Amino acid sequence: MTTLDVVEGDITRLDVDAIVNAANESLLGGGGVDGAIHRAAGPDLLAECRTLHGCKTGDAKITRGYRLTARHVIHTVGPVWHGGKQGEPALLASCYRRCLTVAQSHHLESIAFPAISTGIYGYPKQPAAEIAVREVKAHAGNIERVIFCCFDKATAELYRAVIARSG
Ligand code: AR6
Repeated sequence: MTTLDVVEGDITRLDVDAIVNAANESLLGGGGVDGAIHRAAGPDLLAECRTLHGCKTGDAKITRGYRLTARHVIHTVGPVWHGGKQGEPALLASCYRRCLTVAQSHHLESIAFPAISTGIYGYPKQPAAEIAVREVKAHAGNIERVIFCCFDKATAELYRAVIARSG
């Protein structure tokens, strides 16, 4: 049985087997949570990312965590929001599923997700949280703990409400 937790704060501080990075297809860094993760992990993370040759939207790739407390980083690429009719919900769902699959194939027990696509990529927070919770509940498998790491209080409250409604 997987425990779902909502934590408010900076994902780079979490002590988990893997934190998820909301990256772009280059995997070579950016702003938002991606920038924060690269700053906290140090330059060896970028060096490993260069060996991965990018990542398609909806897919995920794993690296080590370097200077992070987290042992690994699972880099995923969420969709840019174009109004919702260009496959964005399916691509966002795929991000969560692929991260969970990669985590399980590495026998990881704990993973923390940011709210993928809801910053620079513009995905509305409510439907994004509903997809995140639905996919994690359906596909967490034998992962012991999944954390939704929310950067602000409003997002944390949104996730708590979505989880409560999901039963
Ligand atoms: N810890 C937890 N959550 C955070 C942190 C943090 N340190 N920093 C931001 N967030 P974003 P995206 C939240 O923009 O929308 C990058 O340039 C933030 O409040 O980081 O998927 C990449 O390289 C928001 O709720 O990612 C891509 O080009 C969520 O994390 C692009 O941005 C995601 O916001 C990806 O955009």
